[in-house]
Amino acid sequence: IAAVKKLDLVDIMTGLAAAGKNAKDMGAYKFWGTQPVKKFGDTTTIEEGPFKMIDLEQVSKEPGPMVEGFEWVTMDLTNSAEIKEVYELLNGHYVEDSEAMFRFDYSEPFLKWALQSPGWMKDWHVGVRATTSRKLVAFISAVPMKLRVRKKILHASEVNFLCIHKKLRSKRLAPVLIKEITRRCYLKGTWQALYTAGVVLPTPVSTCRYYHRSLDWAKLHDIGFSPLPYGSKPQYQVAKYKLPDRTTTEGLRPMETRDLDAVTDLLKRYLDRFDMAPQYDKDEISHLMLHKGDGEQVTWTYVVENPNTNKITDFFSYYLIESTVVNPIQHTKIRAAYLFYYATEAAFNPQFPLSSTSVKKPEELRKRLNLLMNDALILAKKAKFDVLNALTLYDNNLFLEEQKFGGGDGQLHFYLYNYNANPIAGGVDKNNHI
Ligand code: MYA
Repeated sequence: IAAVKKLDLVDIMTGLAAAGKNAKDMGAYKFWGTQPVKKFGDTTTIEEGPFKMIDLEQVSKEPGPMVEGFEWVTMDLTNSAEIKEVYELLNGHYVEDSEAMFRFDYSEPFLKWALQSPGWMKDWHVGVRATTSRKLVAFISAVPMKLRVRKKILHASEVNFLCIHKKLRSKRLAPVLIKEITRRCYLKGTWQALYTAGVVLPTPVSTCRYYHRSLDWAKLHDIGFSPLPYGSKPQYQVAKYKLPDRTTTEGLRPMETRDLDAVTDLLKRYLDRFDMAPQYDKDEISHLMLHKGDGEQVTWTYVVENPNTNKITDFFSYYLIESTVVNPIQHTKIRAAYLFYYATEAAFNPQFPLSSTSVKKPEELRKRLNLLMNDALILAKKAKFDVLNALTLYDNNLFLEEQKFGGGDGQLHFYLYNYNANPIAGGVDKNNHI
């Protein structure tokens, strides 16, 4: 019984249970069944590593055939006209919720930021244009990343923004785009990729649930995002989510360039506690965390500087993605903050050694994170966000409930391409705390 229970738990944490319910049989994944990814139901613990070794000589130097009337292009995202084309494609056709009420509206500055991270390659910004009209009808992208899976460091790519115009859906174009980005990654000697999706594919390495913390409940209710709970009244909901005007953490201030070494070091040590995490150097942290003041702000980062020692003891960050309200009555956009990276010295508090094997609740860490996240909410509210979204990863389970986040319908599945890994539970660290 214990063995069955354990398996169930692993299934739930990794999306295999969701796969069982929502996904097609493996045989029905006509494309994914041919790819170097884990098959559903493959639950034996394996030695982790690539599914196959790639021989660069065998990798085609030319793109695969494109559907007649369309052609491959490499987008130049340093050109504002081309960024705008990608923006417009995504704005009209990118990810919607299951009821098609909201659609992501990634801004042009966001796309520049996400797609031109350190080491980015123009070749990995792939478009499809209609040959005659030159209209951009599909897109897929990758950026390089160093990903640690347990003890191994993968020089991988992160694939994102796969999008096909609504009129060209269900024509098997997605596999063609995925094969093309794979070819272009292989040509640069990149043999693995990380990608996330709301849909179930073979097979998530980890699965997280989305949580939402209302900052403007009345607006979220008006647009149909937040229902009125049974027995409640709008004014109770507004009161429930009210926040103080001032932050409380002593030494909290916006991050500056002079904090880069400290933040890079703190985040590295913090992420080392988890089985899967990116590895960022100082340049990457600078890009990800600091708003450079050229155009609309997409990323917000705050540090805590101990007033006595001047040491940076904590930081947190979030970024902005708006969503379009598909059938607007009053409001046309949701302004959502997404909790990004954070770290705190409280994770290393010697009183609660995380290296210990006992399943003891790290109270100091819980307290510290709640203090920080309450301040994050206050600052996000001041910056006119409507909601703060977070996933059940890292230490988030230590504060989601206390900070009045509510569980959403959405899940985010994490996938690895050409890397066979054992499941990684979302929301716990490798010592199984929480
Ligand atoms: S996730 C965001 C994806 N984008 C959207 O959801 C935007 C709105 N939707 C669309 O634009 C289309 O519906 C898309 C599918 C493009 C999603 N990831 O052409 P089709 C499989 C992977 O007839 P369409 C993100 O950006 C599906 O199971 N595969 O379908 C990360 C079926 O295969 P199979 C997906 O609806 C992307 C096949 O496609 C996804 O017209 C990571 C059907 O093709 C999905 N989200 O187009 C990509 N959705 O028969 C993988 C459906 O097997 C990267 N499918 O069931 C892999 C790493 C590559 C680099 C490797 C380097 C080493």
